[in-house]
Amino acid sequence: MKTPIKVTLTGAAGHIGYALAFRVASGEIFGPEQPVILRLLEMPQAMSSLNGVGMELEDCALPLLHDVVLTDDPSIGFRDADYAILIGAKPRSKGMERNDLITENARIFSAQGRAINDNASPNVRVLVVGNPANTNALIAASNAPDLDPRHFTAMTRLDHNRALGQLANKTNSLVVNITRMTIWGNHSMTQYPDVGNCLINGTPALERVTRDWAIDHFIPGIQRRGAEIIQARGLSSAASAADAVVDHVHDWALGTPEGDWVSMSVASDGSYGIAEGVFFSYPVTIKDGEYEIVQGLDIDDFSRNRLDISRNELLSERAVIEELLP
Ligand code: NAX
Repeated sequence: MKTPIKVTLTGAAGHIGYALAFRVASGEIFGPEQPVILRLLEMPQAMSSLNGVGMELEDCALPLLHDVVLTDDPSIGFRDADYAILIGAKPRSKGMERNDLITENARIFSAQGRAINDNASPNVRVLVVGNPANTNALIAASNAPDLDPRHFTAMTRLDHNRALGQLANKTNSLVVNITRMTIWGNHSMTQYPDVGNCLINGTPALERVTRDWAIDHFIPGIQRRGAEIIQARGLSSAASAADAVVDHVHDWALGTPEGDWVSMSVASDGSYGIAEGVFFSYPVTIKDGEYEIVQGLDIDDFSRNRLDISRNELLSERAVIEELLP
């Protein structure tokens, strides 16, 4: 029997957490041979609801789930964690300015960065989902001085998967036959979904769709997809967000397929002219739990402009929380 992997989920009683916990516990991320221990962290006022999630997990009698810890104490929630998935965040309330939202979340994520630093496994891998995800990842990583900043990431996999779905739909092809999709930049309206390198059954996607379609429909469609879901459901994406977490962590742990890549927001090393340290979504390949940013892709003037817009937004977010960076 393998040693269980300890996975911490914050905001586990929320919509995404509820959709995700059962999938982690049933083995969808680490496979059917790998037991897991779930550590579910919530706010004190959500503990009753979290207890309900705990009861339902117990009622599933999942063979791979060896233990569940329910807590509102970060030092317990992050204890010995191998993976920490940070979903809980302060939502935007009526009348709240964007900068206030960034600052309030920066406070939460700086405290969580410190708690992860002090309590988690030294090799913990951290995925930030709660928005503004890229800047929250920056602040968490900056407050975890003993941990490798390369082990902190933010989620743009939902955008990546949305882009695969839209391209498959447009070209009447299967998502499994599409490779090399890329989301560049921030998980926000400035993100740049890029079909320029995509292959469909090994041939360039741009032989099947026009540049005009990409510019006028595809890019804005992916940028606005979250709002479109809210409009339709009256609630933000939850099942698809949980699904993207499963994909992100699965590929981080087990690697990307030969010849393909995925989109992940990672600390920039200066690749593609992005300021070092900023959490920027790049195409990455993954092997043995370590990602590499795909190098050498052609960036034309249109793409350069899109990358720069998103980089500038991330720099302005960083400026808002500068005083919380150690
Ligand atoms: P919910 O409001 O349903 O759930 C959030 C949960 O987090 C609540 O139960 C709350 O009590 C808890 N929480 C808040 N602060 C916490 C803290 N400091 N420690 C522990 N728990 C805390 O939101 P949900 O729909 O689950 O979305 C969660 C976050 O994901 C939001 O910030 C949302 O904007 C973000 N998203 C990010 C996506 C991405 O692709 N990166 C896509 C989906 C989603 O929009």
